[in-house]
Amino acid sequence: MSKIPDNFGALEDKYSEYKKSKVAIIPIPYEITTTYIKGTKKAPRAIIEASKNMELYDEELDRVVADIGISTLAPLKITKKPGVMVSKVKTRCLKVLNDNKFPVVIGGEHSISIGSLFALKEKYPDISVLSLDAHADLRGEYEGSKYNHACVMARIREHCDAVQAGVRSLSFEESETIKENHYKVMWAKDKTNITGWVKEILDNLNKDVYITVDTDVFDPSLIPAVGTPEPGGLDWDDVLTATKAVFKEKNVVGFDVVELCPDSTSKTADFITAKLIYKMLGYKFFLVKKRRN
Ligand SMILES: [Mn+2]
Repeated sequence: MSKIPDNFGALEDKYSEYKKSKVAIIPIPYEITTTYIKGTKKAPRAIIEASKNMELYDEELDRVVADIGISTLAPLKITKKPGVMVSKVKTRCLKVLNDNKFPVVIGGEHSISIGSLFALKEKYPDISVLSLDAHADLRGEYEGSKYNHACVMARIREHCDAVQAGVRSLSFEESETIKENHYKVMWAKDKTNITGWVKEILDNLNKDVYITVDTDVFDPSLIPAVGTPEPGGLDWDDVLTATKAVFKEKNVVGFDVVELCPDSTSKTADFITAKLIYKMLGYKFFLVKKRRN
């Protein structure tokens, strides 16, 4: 019996060799500053394991998305303080960008997004960020570090414009920060009008976009396995509708999926996260290029 390939999608060499692949999956099992439930460092491995059980055919797009070539890099293991981590993540992402691959970072805690954004900002100076996250993450610093995972959007907004969608948990001070700076926030509670909600996201992003998905943006009934769960979240269709529109209308130049905190018994959240990554790759590479019949 042949061994199942140990990569995202369990792809044979032909579809996962780095040189031939359009996509590089960058696993970063980094976890230093999480504050509540620990375990997001196990997420990259759990997502890759779950991805081996996905169907590679996407019925919505009528394509085998893996045909683009999806290469899974060795995990970037960093045990250092966040400042060091950010520069190491940036270096890894820049290498992937210079090799003309589309970067997909899988965390690990949310602070890694700062490193990948810094890499993309060098290539795309006008980049803007779509953050899908239950939390505002706008604290100036938290527990003595400005790179704490609770500060990621504060750091990102120092470097580019952003839209924060799905938010439903923040401090009074963060709410003041949003008002004072006129930050664009699409609250989870307003998603009942999904068409208008998505249009407002699009209207507030530049052409080049980086998407960061904190898996706690989903309702915990769908993804309970996160470090800081919050009720009232987005469902599967909400997230697909929003991301699909952004891939269609903008130039998405990379994305990350962070903060999953795998459960030791239920693999559902791991699988949903793996499938989300695969759906987003399908949207990136096949939305415009419709299959000809
Ligand atoms: Mn969050």
